[in-house]
Amino acid sequence: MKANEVLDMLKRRFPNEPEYHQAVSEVLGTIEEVYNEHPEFEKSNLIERLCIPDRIFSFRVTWVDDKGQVQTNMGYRVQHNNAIGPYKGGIRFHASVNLSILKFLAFEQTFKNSLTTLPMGGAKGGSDFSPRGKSNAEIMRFCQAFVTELWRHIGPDTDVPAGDIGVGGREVGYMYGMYKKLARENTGTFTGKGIEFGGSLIRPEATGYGNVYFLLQMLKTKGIDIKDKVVTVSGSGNVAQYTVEKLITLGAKVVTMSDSDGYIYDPDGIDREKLDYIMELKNLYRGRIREYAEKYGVKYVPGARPWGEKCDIAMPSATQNEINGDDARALLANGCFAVSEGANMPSTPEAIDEFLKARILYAPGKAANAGGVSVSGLEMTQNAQKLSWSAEEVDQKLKDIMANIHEQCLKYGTQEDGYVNYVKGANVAGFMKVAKAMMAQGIL
Ligand code: NDP
Ligand code: 2IT
Repeated sequence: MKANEVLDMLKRRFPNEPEYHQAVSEVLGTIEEVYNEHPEFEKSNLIERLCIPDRIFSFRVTWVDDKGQVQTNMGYRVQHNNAIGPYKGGIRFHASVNLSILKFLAFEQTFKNSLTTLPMGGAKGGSDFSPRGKSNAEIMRFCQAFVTELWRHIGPDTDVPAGDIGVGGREVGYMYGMYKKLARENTGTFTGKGIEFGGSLIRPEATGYGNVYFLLQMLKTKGIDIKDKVVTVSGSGNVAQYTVEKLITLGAKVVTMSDSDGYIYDPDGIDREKLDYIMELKNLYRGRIREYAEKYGVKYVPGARPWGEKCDIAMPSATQNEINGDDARALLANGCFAVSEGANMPSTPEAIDEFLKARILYAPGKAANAGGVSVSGLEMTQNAQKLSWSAEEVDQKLKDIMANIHEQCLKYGTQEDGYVNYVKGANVAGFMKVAKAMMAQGIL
């Protein structure tokens, strides 16, 4: 089947999965050239095999809430591709979770993991369980119920889950605890664990730090210094917090953060002390970003995203499709010259077109946010060796990996006129490695 026919086939076979179609469409739109250079790919129907997940587990999760009521949610694990290593990817707990979203995420993860230089296949899982407003005890019971089903499908050399939206250190701890009880082994089948029980230093920071390291690489190609640049960040969870932390240490000025209710705009910039407040607010009290505006007397805009605020650099770090065409045009009109994606697929296809048309520095999530899963890969290595590395060691490896990913983007994405199309670069580099591995392993 030809690359352009595959998308039609997916739409026919899997209707009502728009996010999945969107992610596949973006990749297929950029790999056509290399695909056509390899007739053996088409002969073995490679694209179709690469776009459809290897397998999907779906299950009911039953748990009891604090009022004694029995609740059910859906749980899933999408094992997309393991051509280059064990399935690897996060778990998302959010009311919006469905198979379209998890299939897009698992598909993206396959290419992202390929870019990291580490041997990891792609997967994603999760549940439509919403952690919002749940007590700690409810979270624990839900995690235990979820893993009671999931544990049979995962293992240190099979499939290694981690965190994503709604799943951080606390949830990974509860899931790993239950996993160990059922599997009776201590081999680290989860990453993002606490450092006392096999977690890696720098894993919590890795996605945000890694995104800033990637941004620095992009800025270097233009001789631009990050110092004093105005940055808008969305989200206020794991990725956003450590993006802001690294930006602050480098002297950039972060003026926005958000959550699903709205965003805050702080014209003086979020400094270390204010970020500490946000971390406590979000990670300990599980509060709303609005409370920042109340505490520091700054603007809060309910029900909106921060892309209308003037900035040099935008770092979307909340969720998919959070920058649409209008948002992209607003960013560009305000002089934004770089967008580096902490979230997965935060820009719609129309927004991406705008960025590429304007020839700004635009890093897609599968390149820019790969630091998280990279340090997850390093956590797997440490677990296998039964030892742990220092923060400096892990941070240096993270920097090296992000620089390597940037190099791969330059290699495959530099156009004849010199503009670097990071979307094409990341997709082609990620694709070629998986494609070659699949070809070498036969028709499966
Ligand atoms: P968190 O749950 O820690 O934080 C998510 C943040 O985004 C919260 O502020 C949340 O607000 C907001 N948010 C979530 N969903 C929506 C929505 N539908 N609309 C508006 N705001 C929303 O998740 P992470 O920081 O881990 O993940 C953020 C993004 O980064 C995701 O796209 C994820 O896939 C991606 N990512 C995460 C990695 C990781 O290692 N954790 C690695 C690579 C990418 P609220 O609190 O109101 O829900
Ligand atoms: O989207 C992602 O890369 C993640 N949520 C992290 C996955 C992982 O296995 O660390």
